[in-house]
Amino acid sequence: MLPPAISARISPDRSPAVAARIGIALGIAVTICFVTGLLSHWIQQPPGWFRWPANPPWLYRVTQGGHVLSGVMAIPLLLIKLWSVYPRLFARPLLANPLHLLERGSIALLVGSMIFELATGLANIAQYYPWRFFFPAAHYAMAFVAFGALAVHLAVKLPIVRDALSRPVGEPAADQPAPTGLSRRGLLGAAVAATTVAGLAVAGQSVPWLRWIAVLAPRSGEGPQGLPVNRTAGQAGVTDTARAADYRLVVRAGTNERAFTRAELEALPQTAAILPIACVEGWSASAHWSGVRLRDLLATVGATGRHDVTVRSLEQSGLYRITQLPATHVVDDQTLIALRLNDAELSLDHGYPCRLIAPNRPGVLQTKWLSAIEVRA
Ligand SMILES: Nc1nc2c(c(=O)[nH]1)N[C@H]1C(S)=C(S)[C@@H](COP(=O)(O)O)O[C@H]1N2
Ligand SMILES: [Mo]
Repeated sequence: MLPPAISARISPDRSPAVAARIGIALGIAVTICFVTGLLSHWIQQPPGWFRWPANPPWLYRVTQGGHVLSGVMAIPLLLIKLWSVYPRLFARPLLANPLHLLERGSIALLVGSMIFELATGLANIAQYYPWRFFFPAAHYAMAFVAFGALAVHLAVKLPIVRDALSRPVGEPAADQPAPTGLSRRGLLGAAVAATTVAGLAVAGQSVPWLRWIAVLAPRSGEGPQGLPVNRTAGQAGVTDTARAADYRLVVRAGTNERAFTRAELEALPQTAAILPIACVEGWSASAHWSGVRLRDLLATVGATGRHDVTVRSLEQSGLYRITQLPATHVVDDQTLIALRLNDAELSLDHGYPCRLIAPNRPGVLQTKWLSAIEVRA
């Protein structure tokens, strides 16, 4: 039973019929978000058993765009869901038996971890880090808490959900008063509208024809050469080394080593590819790249492409100055050491003198301002 002071505040809109329907939409959004998030994490820190293909080239663009989109759309859904159930959180007795305690505990965990995931995710796409923990590790760990708590919650609530779904939205359950005030259909309509607006506000950071409406997308705008920039050469502290006269790209396989000037790289056979930059923050943009095929470059030091490769940047510090390129990508026709972008010389902010661009790979692993490429034995 609810205390009278609270039961008086329960509008019929706060019915299981509404809570269950919003809950299902939220469950779908959260599941998409969880699965795409796992993929993104595994691509960046692959467990031994994990293989991510180089093709199709656009796949990561879709999975990570879907991650951010589903997360943002989950925010209004979660708020409406909480609104539709919160008076019930005060139902007496607060803790009836051990099972009830478990259920209450799982809800506290669920709500807390969901809010944490959605808030840190939203801050991350805005590149706003008002905390001291390492975002990817915390966001990844808490995702398991949230998804686990969701599974428990769903199992506990399954009978209520089934009952609620067996009736049309407008029809009250046996123990419910007839609806008055804001209709339940009206509330569901508002939920759909809020979720659509939230989605449209970020979708444009990966869907070009929605770009004009992407008010929540910080990186949907233009950058040099028609492509946004995440970290500029100035921020990375490479402005001088990237333009130095003695710049060389070192390519190494075992004891074989060669050093190339930019002019020497330009003199090698050039390959072109249309590939996206697909940032983990959700924005993505396609571009025309050309340069030396990595496989061809490795052949100059006698490497066959069967091994993973370490790619190093001129950057002295920063998390993204070294990346590992798996053999699946090393051998791909479209994996380039890019020298040109959109029919012009690669600009300093996009990675001059040369950068890595490979198909189906997170932007964060598309290393700019290369200093060395080493085959791992
Ligand atoms: N050396 C280096 N390379 C880097 C980065 C970096 O910080 N340092 N940022 C990466 C990230 S997060 C993205 S999304 C892409 C963006 O490429 P762009 O700035 O050319 O669009 O570059 C990647 N390459
Ligand atoms: Mo990125």
